[in-house]
Amino acid sequence: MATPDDDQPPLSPPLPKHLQELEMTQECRDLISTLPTQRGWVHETIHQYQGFWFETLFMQGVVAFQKHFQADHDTDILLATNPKAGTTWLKAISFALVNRLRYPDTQRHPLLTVNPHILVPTLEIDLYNKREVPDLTTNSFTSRRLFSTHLPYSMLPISAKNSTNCKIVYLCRNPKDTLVSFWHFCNRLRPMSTSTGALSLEDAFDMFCRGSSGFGPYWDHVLGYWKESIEKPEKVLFLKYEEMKEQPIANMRRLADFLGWPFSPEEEAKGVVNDISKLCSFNNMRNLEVNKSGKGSLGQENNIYFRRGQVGDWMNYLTAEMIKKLDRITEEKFHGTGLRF
Ligand code: PAP
Repeated sequence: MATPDDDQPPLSPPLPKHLQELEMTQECRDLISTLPTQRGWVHETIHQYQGFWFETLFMQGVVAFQKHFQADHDTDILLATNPKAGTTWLKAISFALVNRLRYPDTQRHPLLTVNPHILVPTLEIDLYNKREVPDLTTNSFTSRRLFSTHLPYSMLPISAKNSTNCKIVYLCRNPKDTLVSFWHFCNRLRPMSTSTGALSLEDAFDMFCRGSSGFGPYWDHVLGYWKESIEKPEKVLFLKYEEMKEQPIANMRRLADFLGWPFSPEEEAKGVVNDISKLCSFNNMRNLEVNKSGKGSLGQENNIYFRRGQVGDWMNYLTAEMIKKLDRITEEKFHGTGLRF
């Protein structure tokens, strides 16, 4: 049976905050009691809500985000991803792009000392999970509101969908690497000191294929944003992790153009786009002290977001049978959509 990476030790007791007794309103508990429930990846259970699956600890934040978020019509940027699609990387790049006038020197940049998840909080996890109506104006690092979400397009708050100037950037990653990355990640977060132990790759694979992975089904998540990006290209930009790895500079230019702030000839001449690419590269980010030894807002170690950062690591884990099955599902789900990996 495959086991998680040796170089990624499990968390040891005491349990991090996110796995301790969950504080939840009665309203949320009542809602959860009505939902289909299955075995969770990190916590014991996940729940199906509006067609997608959520770990118990995220339910309250999901509902509050949907209910209360108001897009700031002129400037908001929403980064959307399936978990493990490269969220941390997209956050770093977007933050650096949007704030490049404010922090022109990449040798003295907030990303060198602050983890991207603090600079760009995830709405339903970092903000709405803590307060029903959080203060969204207190991020002193960024000059433009910049948030992220794992919610599928269909579940986004109306104001985020309806406001034409609230830009959405979606980053997608091939399902096999997404699954393998998610499996490693969840095993780092699971309470290893309890009898639940590690999640086997076989079980993770089975749950992923059935669609019951956090914020999944994976394919429905991807297709929701893919369709919107085709219908409203000025509103939703669809990026692929694999293309970003292959051509980071070209994709950064695409992103800057989409956000309405292309690199000027002067910036190009100065090598600004290269500097940002280097700053946000996997090796650079992974070796920063804050990302090696720091902790996130939920008590998780920042180094769990920097494992291999490669395309095709699935080859080291999935069996031929698993590959065949996952490829077949992906082909069926994406058939006729124009989307392929
Ligand atoms: P999240 O959705 O929970 O925030 P996310 O950042 O999407 O997590 O997942 C981390 C993945 O992105 C890891 O992939 P792996 O498990 O296959 O290694 C991580 O290594 C990768 N990653 C993080 N930072 C970068 C980066 N700067 N460049 C490329 N890949 C990165």
